[in-house]
This record gives sequence, C-alpha cells and structure tokens, in this order.
Amino acid sequence: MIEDLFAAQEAAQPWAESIDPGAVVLRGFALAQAPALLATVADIAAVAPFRHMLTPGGLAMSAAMTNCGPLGWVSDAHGYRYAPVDPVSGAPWPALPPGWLALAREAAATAGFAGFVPDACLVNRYAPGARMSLHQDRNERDMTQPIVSVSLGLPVIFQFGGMQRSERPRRVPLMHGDVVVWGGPARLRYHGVLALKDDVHPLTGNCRINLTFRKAG
Ligand code: MD3
Ligand code: FE
Repeated sequence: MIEDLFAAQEAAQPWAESIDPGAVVLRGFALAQAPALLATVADIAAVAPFRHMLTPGGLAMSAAMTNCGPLGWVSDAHGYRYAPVDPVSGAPWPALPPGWLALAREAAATAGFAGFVPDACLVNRYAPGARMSLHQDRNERDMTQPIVSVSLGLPVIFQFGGMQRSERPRRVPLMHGDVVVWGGPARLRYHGVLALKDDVHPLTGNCRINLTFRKAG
C-alpha cells in the first residue's frame, strides 16, 4: 500500500533518503554542478567577502558567511535578521545566479515542494574546527516554505534535533554534492553541525562550503 509507493519512489530515486517527515537528503544531487557552484562562490565572495559575523552576545561565529540574493542573513549586536544590503559594503548583495535558483527549485520539487522561489542564499564556509551549534531557523516570514541546503567540499556530521534544544540530536553525515530539503514538520527542528575535521578536498582544499536557500521575505 503506502509502503509500496515509498518503495517505488526509492527505486526511481535511489539517492533520495527520507531522514524524517519533511526532511529529504538527495545524495549527490549537486555533484555535476559542484565545480560551477564553487567558481560562482568565488565570484560572490569577491564582491561580498566572507566574514565572521558577531552573535548578539558579541562572539564571532566560527563559520565565515556571505550571501547572495535580494535578501541576506545578518547577525550583529542588534540580533539576527535579513537585510537587502551588505553591512560591510553598504551595497546590495550579489544577485542569485540563475543556475543556483534552478538547482534549489528542482531539489525542492523533487522533495515535494513545488514552486519554491528563494529570495536569499546564505553561504557558510567552515575551516577545520568551525562548527554551528544547535539552533532553529526562524527569521523567515513564511514557515510553509522549505530550506534547501547544498553541501560542498569536506564532509561534516550534521545534527538533526527536535523541537526543543534539549532533545538529543541524531547524526547525519553530509557529503560533497548532497542536497537536503527541510520543510513541513522538519522546518523548525533544532539543527547544527559538529566541528569540521582537518582534511583536504580536491575541489575546496581544507574547507566545507554550505549554501542554504531560503524564502525569507
Ligand atoms: C534543518 N547551516 O545556515 S545546513 C544555517 O551546514 C545552517 O551550514 C548548516 O544551519 C550548515 O542555518 C546546516 C542544513 C540545514 C539548514 C537549515 C535548516 C538544516 C535545517 C532549517 C531547518 C531545519
Ligand atoms: Fe540553520
């Protein structure tokens, strides 16, 4: 019955792993596009350089960040929010590349979220030792819209928690080329990544890059 439907879908898309209701890992979905994505990350960073934003508590985040799209995620002493201009340059964030939009849209549709049109892409860069502690993404206006994440470069252990920080998270390895769609009941779950292990990836060297596509406004 319904199990047969899931089995049929898994056979058709062997790389799609449901890790929880609303959370689908598309293994290797961005593999073919990875070199082009990384070249474009460099173009974006030439205009809006990676920086370590400050938390509202005044600590520098260990992941370096930049953005592209009409809105960008920023953190400073005033809190977390989306802003149309880069506070470092005072200029709008670089545009969302069409190929990035298409990738995010296709991944979301594959996971059952047709019509996803992100207006923000946060680009995180992790050097060895960098991590992201458990948090919820709740600065976006419409929580019916998913978040699409693309992992590039070194692998990391992702932590997938519950609706409360106290719930012990599950560990899911995320590798180069993996795309994850987080929507529905997974959208407000606590999540984070463990400290990046020191290693070398042929395309990124000693770092991991993560793109997260959001409908923020
Ligand atoms: C689950 N980034 O930028 S991506 C973030 O690897 C963030 O850079 C991590 O958490 C990273 O906010 C994790 C996977 C991810 C992104 C957003 C989510 C998982 C999510 C939103 C809701 C639930
Ligand atoms: Fe997050």
